[in-house]
Amino acid sequence: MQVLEIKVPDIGDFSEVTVIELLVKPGDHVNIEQSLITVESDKASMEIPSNAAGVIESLLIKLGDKVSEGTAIARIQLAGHSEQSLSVGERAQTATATTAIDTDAAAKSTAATSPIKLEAVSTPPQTAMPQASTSHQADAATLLLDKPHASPSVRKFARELGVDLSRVKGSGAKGRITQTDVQSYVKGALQSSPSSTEQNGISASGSGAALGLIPWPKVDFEKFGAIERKPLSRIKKISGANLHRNWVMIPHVTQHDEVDISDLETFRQALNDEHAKSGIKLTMLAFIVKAMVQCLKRFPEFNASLEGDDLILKKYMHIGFAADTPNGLVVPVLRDADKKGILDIARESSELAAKAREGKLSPADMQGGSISISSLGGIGGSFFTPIINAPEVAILGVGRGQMKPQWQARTTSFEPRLMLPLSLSYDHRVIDGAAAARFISYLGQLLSDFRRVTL
Ligand code: CAO
Repeated sequence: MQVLEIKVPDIGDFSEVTVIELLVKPGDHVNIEQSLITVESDKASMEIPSNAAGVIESLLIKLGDKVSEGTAIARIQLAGHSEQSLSVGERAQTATATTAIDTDAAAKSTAATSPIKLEAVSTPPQTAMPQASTSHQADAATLLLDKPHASPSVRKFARELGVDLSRVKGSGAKGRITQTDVQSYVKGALQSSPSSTEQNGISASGSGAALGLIPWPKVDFEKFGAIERKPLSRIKKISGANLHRNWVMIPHVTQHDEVDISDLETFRQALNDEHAKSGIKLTMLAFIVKAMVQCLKRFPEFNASLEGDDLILKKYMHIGFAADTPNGLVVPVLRDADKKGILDIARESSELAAKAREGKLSPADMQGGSISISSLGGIGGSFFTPIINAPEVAILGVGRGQMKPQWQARTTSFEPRLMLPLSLSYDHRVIDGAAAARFISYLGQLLSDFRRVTL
């Protein structure tokens, strides 16, 4: 029986690469192009295949050894020293001898001509190279150098379980993902609610695994007392998933301020008295919408959306407002607020709020907003941190107006004034803190002296 020594072929620029995996052992039967070992440099891992079929007689290297082109890997007893196996082996060796010299080129030419499986150290499972590589796959390998770090056998294991390695946290050296990491990930996913549908890693309940977090606590609540299980409403599920995405994806900052609306409240009550018969009721919301329009005119970056590296600046002024309904939160949008007077804004917003409570809003009623207002003033509370309604870049939270002592320079005394708490959350990728402070100060000036809206 003929014995052949298998050597590391031309592996491009790589030399002194570490053996990180032995994929065969003495006595194993191997086929041509079956991987024998995995080696790893700081840039890529490669499986070195056999260029002959037969039985491994002995391994000539061990884990951790450094190998280069020409290092003997194993002795193999050739199975039926056939013309075909030798010629394939010879052809493979000839081909590998022509492989290129840098990682990129090595990947491309290797894929095209040699049986070496070259993978970026971090290639995720779905792009792990099959035996018959194509140049397209080799390109993918070279492009994926900063993805998860795992050995081919762990990638194979993950692939078999359908696990996306980019979601698994590696506990090995330099963050390398081990088989145990994959097993723990699967365990965590199974422990989370089976009904939670992940949407790009985010779901209404969410396993947390997608964000690299520990799983959601699983508690047997009945152990502590009586409970009732109530499914989330459709609106809650939809708005929950949206709020979760917005909270996670947008770097929020919330700027608070308190503004004196005493004079505006007097004006509002006078207008309400005047229009008592018309059936239109003016609440603070209509005045805030009107003042917001002025603010958007002065600070156009608040009437914008991020699209990749571009900021879309909107020339229209459609103002959304959160409405509390028996089924959950919805945000109808009041169109062209800049073209409407206070009374029209009040009438339309109360119509939209009624439609929202009856569950009759159409998707079109809730689209195309410039900025949103979340007014909890009718209910109570002061400052809070509203979540931006993507793809908008800011939202104004309004609390309940409260009488408070305010220092008056004019009379050099404290006077009781009606103070309105405002909370402006903004997307810090688009809006700087200084711009937000200017926006809320200007809004405060308008609400304190509503005549300024006409300027
Ligand atoms: N300070 C003090 N009183 C206020 C106020 C404020 N900031 N805002 C409203 N009020 C008063 C109103 O004047 C009205 O008083 P009267 O009954 O004496 O006339 C009362 O509170 C109820 O107002 P309203 O809530 O019916 O009307 P509105 O125009 O202020 O708000 C709407 C309409 C649809 C925004 C509101 O009904 C609503 O649903 N708010 C909840 C929004 C929400 O859930 N936000 C949270 C989103 S998640 O972050």
